[in-house]
Amino acid sequence: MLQVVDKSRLISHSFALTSHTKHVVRKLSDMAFCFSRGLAEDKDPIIYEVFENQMRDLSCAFTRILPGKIGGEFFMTKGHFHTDEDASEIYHFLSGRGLILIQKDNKCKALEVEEGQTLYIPPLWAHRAINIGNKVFSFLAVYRSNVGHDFDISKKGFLKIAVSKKGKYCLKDNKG
Ligand code: PAN
Ligand code: ZN
Repeated sequence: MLQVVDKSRLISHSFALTSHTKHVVRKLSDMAFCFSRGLAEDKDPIIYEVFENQMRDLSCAFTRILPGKIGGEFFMTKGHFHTDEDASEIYHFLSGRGLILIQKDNKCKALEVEEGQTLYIPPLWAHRAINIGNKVFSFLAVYRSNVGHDFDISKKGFLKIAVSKKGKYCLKDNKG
């Protein structure tokens, strides 16, 4: 009998549990410097995790960002540039609501995304994913295996931060 299953569960279970070659768990203590407000936290929550499957020339990674905030700022990924200047990437969103920040030179753009949408990230644009909802925000990324990840921008910070305001999100300049 044909069984109807929730699409995001199917992908996340099969991908995360059977196919990954690398599993990264990022806790607050791994990336406290990414959040602009001080840490009054005595807990060390998981912010996000990534299951990566590195294949010959292409890789895909399943990211799930938990819902939550640190000092009003939404949980997010560290964010990075690809070191290969020709390397673009595709994100396909599987669950929840998110914001993708992309940044190049002095330009920082925020793209609101949700389940079912697909985004092309052009070469030379740094990218960070932010969970602005109250469920897990998850997506599948596809990129060339040799893109290279440069996380320097996560230390300097993106030009904008996403903070919670009256139950929604608002973008503010990152004053560092
Ligand atoms: C994604 C990201 C993943 C985690 O697979 O690597 O969402 O984000 P950080 O790498 O910034 O911690 C991707 O963009 N790969 O290229
Ligand atoms: Zn990337």
